[in-house]
Amino acid sequence: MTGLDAVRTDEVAAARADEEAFAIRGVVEGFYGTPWTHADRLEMIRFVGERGMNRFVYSPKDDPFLRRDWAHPYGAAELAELAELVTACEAAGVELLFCLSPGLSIRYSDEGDAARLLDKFASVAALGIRHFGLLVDDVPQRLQHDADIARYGSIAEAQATLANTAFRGLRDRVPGSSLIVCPTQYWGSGDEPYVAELGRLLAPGIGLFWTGRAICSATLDTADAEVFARAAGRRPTYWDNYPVNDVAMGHELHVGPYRGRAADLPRGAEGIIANAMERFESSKIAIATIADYLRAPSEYDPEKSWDAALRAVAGRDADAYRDFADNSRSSCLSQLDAPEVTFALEEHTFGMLVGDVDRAVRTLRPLADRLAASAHHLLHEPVENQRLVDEGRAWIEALAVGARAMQIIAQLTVDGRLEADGPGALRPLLEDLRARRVRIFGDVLDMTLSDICTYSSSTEPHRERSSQSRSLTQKEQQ
Ligand code: LOG
Repeated sequence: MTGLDAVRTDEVAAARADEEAFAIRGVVEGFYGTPWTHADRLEMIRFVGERGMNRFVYSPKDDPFLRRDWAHPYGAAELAELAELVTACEAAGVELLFCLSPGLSIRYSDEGDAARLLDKFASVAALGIRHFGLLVDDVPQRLQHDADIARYGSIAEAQATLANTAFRGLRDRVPGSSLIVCPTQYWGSGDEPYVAELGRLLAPGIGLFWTGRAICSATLDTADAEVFARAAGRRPTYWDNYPVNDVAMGHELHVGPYRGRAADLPRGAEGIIANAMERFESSKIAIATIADYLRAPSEYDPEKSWDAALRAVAGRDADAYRDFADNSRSSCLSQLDAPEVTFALEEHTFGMLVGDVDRAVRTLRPLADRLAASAHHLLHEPVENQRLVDEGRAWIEALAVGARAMQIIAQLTVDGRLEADGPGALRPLLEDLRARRVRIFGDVLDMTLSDICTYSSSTEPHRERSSQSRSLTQKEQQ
């Protein structure tokens, strides 16, 4: 290939990537929990800009100025910080999308409330913000105020009226502005009556967020996006709830790669905004992979992208952190929660059942030693990204306990003492792991430890309690 050919190939690849990429590619600070700091936001804007994303959506659920006290005007200090975010966005090639979530208390029928909403938007538009969001997710699904019930036939009508008023008001005051709405029903099949009514009543230029089939969707595909687009009269902008781990997901740390999003999704959707975790450094791993997918979906390779992301975020400790993260893949996206440990424990069980001790430990033993060493390194030695490790400390400590348990399984197996000594040695570790209330190793280690403790403790007089204990008994008799 000549130099010129190489350049052409690059150009073709770049052009194809452009053609297939999403128009809207970004991150939302949209979790429940302690909002990021101002410094975090500045850094995240740089981080996503460097990776080709073009939106930073500002809507932490627990910032009172955005939700609980949505009508409360900003003071000078808050406006100064927002102005800095705008400047950082300009430098990074990112647009700031500013959202308000008035739905907990707003009177949809009250012109005063609509005016307060618009005034608050206008107060930040004066800083150069052009993109706005009206979020009515996680608010009462029925009209609450008597005046609203008297005025509107449905909550969709009330919300569409408010959004249209805000949209027109913004267009008058802020040239080139955009508005996107997050509906109250924001997930499902996409053709729900509420979605259809909202879509019919909303002015055509207003965007709509949608999280897919579920709040945290395992997959996003073009056929579903088209169902939504037909019902709502506009293509969805996905509010993708990954890597967020708030509320009931708090026991999972979402540091695995992005997956399950169709290569041809740009045909069906305006874009994707990924909801991040409160844990800031840890979020960057998934976000880096999401940026890769969004840039060129058909070329996206989750594991390759993940390796690069781990190197970018964990630096020289990437290998040790990978050992941890590989066992912390549990999420709505994961297929295998802890692939390497799963294969090793499957092989161990098989080896035990066929009476092949070498086979039972050949993968497990070195893996357990490696995981123990990686956990030790992360917990007790200097690391490049200390904040990353601190955020994951509870999970990494559980990794250390699990690795220890696997080392004991391997040693007792070699010594031929797993059945006799396994329960006494391993039950405390199983209980310790469970008491930590963090999800690591998926189910597989818990299942293996439970099995060892159950079949061994039932030695007399109920040996036949589990199939595994039966097989071991047979093996012993040989
Ligand atoms: C919230 C979001 C939260 C996420 C995950 C949307 C549109 N809204 O169920 O702020 O972080 O789920 O818990 C949500 O997803 N509601």
